[in-house]
Amino acid sequence: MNNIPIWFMRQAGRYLPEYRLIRKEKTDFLDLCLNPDLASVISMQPIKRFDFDFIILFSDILVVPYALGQNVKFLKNHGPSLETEQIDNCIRNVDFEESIKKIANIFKTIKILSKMKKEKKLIGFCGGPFTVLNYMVEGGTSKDHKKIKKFIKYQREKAEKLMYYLTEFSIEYLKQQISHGADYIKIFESWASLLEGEEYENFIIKPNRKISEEIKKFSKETKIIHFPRGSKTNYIKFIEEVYCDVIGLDLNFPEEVLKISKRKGITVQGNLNPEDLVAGGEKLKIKVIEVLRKFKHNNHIFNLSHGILPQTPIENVERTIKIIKEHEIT
Ligand code: 1CP
Repeated sequence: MNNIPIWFMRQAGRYLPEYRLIRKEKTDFLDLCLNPDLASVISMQPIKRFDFDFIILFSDILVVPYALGQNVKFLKNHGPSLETEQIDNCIRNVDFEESIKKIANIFKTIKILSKMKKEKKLIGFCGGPFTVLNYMVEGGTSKDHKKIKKFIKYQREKAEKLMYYLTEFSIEYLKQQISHGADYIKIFESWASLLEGEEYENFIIKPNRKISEEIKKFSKETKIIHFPRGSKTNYIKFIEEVYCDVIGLDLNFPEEVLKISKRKGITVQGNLNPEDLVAGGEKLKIKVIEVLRKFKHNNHIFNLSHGILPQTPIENVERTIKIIKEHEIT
């Protein structure tokens, strides 16, 4: 038996029939994120079913562009859609107080969850500034990310201005989440993979460092999880230069990260491949144990390397949890 804490990215979502049931009624995803009664019920669904150790707020990283004045829609079977011609609104009309008000219902959800959480830890979150900028400029999910790459090369001044506002607003947004009861905050820098060198420094390291600094100044007790997904060898630079309590790891990080994390007292979080969770079978057990062994010398929170897939069988989640709990760490 062991008691490694466990939660899964996107643990509330389409693989759960009880989520699909609510979603069938509420076709507007953003409305759902801004509905405290339903969002709190959805956040608790995976806890009720699997007794995970962490509750993550049910919301989305794209509430931030919405708050700043860009229309955001979630289209059925298509993903998010943002109106790129409205980007200038987010610089021209910035009034953080008004923007925070537009998403204030999220703080109500956090308040409800903080009353229900008991011994569980509650995670609030936002997108990393560059990841949010990526969606704002691309207008949604992108395969080649051509627009964002061009944007930061050829419209540097505007890109920097937007990054400044996104960073400052994210700090304000996270502070409010903490004030309403979040124990942990996670910054999803899901598109860190797109940048290298000077661009990684200015668009990933600096804004994430600023967020960490301001959050620690605001609340020492709050734990910060960073997830600069796809950073590859830059994972080393990231944990050396950005304050992290927890580092989220994908499938492709350098070994050295484990040594550095241990030295710095950083907890590592990860990294079962969501595809292995879908596939199940004997391979799933092998892979789960492989993850446990890989991190056995570190403080470890068991998680996936990316979000749980909608086609994941519930019984594979149950079995994974059982394997983790029954595994003897030697
Ligand atoms: O149809 C539906 O029901 C909507 C599917 C869905 C869900 C369940 C979306 C649309 N977002 C979410 C919830 C969500 N998103 C959470 C809730 C808490 C949890 O259970 O984990 C969180 C933390 C997110 C974060 C998020 N949204 C990220 C960062 C994490 C990651 O996956 O890298 C990103 C990139 C998004 C954008 C987003 N939201 C939804 C979609 C389809 C997308 C686009 C993803 C892409 O570009 O591929």
